[in-house]
Amino acid sequence: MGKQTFTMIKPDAFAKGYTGAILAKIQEAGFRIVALKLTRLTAEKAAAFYAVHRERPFYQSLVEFMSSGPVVAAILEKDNAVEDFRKLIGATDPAKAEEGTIRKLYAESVERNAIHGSDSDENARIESDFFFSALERV
Ligand code: RTP
Ligand code: MG
Repeated sequence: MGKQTFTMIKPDAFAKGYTGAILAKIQEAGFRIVALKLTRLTAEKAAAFYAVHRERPFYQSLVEFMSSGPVVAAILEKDNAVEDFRKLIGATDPAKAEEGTIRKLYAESVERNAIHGSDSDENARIESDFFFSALERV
């Protein structure tokens, strides 16, 4: 079971002031924050981060949204981190997300859905390295 995952509080949730509440919920669920930063993606960086979706109809809109304002990026540690974190954030579409999940509580729509969570151990490592140097991790 992987011990780390990568997350990003997306521009919609940051702009609405949900960062503190979301980080509290993450910590209450037993995840330890091992890296954290407030940053802003250029369109080029957002396009690279979500390159796996480049053929999807929503890609251009997703890139514009993800570069529209600041994001909060973090690396989180816990046993079974990737799977447990995906459970904590809930379904991509908040209308389908379970009660109590971060997306159910804070997301606006299937695109503006408040938070990202890595979908595999390999992607967690790739995404963590995209945002953080070794010196930025504890
Ligand atoms: P994420 O990668 O951000 O954690 O989200 P996810 O795995 O739940 O969903 P994914 O399929 O990887 O999609 C990435 C992000 O693209 C936006 N999206 N828009 N308009 C649409 O139908 C649509 N579908 C996906 C969302 O911001 C989604 O989180
Ligand atoms: Mg995904």
